[in-house]
Amino acid sequence: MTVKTIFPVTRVHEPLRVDVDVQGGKVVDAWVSSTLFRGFEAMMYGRDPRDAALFTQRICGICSSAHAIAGTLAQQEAFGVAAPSNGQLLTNLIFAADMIQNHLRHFYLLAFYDYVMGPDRPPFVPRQKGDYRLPKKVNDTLLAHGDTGIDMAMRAHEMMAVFGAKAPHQQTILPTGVTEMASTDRIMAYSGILKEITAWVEQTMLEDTMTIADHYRDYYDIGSGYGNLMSYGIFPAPVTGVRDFAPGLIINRGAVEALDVAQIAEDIRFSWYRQNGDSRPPVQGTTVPDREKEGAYSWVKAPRYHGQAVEGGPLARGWINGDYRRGISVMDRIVARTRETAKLCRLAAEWLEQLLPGAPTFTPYTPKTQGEGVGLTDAMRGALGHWLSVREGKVVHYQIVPPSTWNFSPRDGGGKRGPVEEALLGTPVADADSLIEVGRVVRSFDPCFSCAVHALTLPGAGNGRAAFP
Ligand code: NFE
Ligand code: MG
Repeated sequence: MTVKTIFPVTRVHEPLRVDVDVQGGKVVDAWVSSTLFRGFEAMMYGRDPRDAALFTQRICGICSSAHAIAGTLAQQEAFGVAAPSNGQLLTNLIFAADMIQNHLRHFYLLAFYDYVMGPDRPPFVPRQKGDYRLPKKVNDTLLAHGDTGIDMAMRAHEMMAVFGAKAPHQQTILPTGVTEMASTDRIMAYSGILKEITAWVEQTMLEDTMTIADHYRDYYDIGSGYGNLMSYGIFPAPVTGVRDFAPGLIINRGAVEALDVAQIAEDIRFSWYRQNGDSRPPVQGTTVPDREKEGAYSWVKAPRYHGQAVEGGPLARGWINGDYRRGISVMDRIVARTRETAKLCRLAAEWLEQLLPGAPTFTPYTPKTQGEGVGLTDAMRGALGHWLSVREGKVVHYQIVPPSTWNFSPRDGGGKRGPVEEALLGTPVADADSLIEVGRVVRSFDPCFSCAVHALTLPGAGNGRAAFP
């Protein structure tokens, strides 16, 4: 066994370690691990459930609105309330802006320099050795676009702040809707930025993506993995609740099946946690850290759907909704993400049209003091769930299972690898001291370990202690 390690993996959100066994120029086994422990589930215990949306979105600065929405959906179920039309549309608009922001930033910053040779200056040098294949002229054009692409991601954050007050961590999404008004001047402000970003995505980003894809065509055959794809769906329509991106499941490249949330359980056999039994559904899950645990190698738990390790993200949504079905690979993930960015721009324009200026954007309610709720939505990277129980007006149970937990899970008790571990198998390696190919596979999933672990509890840190019953 010749195990090579990348730690930390750069151009991802938060600490990621990848170990690969390279034999005969190929990856034959892989282990992915997060070395960061956080503690957001523990933080929620004993609090007023209405803190959930604002607290949990601090898990992450790149997908914050997703946690606000999952936390809000869980509360809405527990309280038996729903959003009025304008409230749902504004929620969708804030979330779409954040997703567009994420996808622009991922393409033009995080994945981009796997394929485009950066300029000869820090932080682009020293650069990872490898097969940068773009002819100089093409490379120069893309480099110039890289700077504008980052500006566009910033503009998308500004677009989110039009109805969300600030970015990251918008301030306005709460159970039953949004506290900002759908005023004509704000609709105009959002619309102006949306037009600018839409033009960039349609005229430049799609072409830049295909330029990279054309020069790296072998990456359509690298990083495939299990072929298991899952989405909870996103963007409920007002009144009907039907989601613009439908929920669904694909196992081993088969047909799209309906999802049954009862099939979801989190396994901790190889994660630094302890509880009675290795596998539990989130409604019974716990978050008790144990850094000394024998055999464990990650702070990420291992969620499974009916025992299967499943992948989420724009490619999964593309397959499930029929928007993108070319294949499952590194390059398919990248192309599907860019295509989805264009779709998000179109949907946002439709929701803006449906807003009724001046109509209510939320409904006053009295929270129930007891109840259960599950908030399921896709986030940028895949399926995100928040499981909430309330007793006597306080949170007594909070479990979060984000997309990077699914994608970057370690092995489970049955020894089954997580989706990214599996996707790494067979990856060709030209230089075992560079591993640029491994970085390309890993980054195609847009990793985020702020989200994946989300679990800091210090001795005596007040509410956090309630998580160690
Ligand atoms: Ni920190 Fe997140 C998304 C969530 S990933 S980015 O998308 O939830 O686990
Ligand atoms: Mg969790």
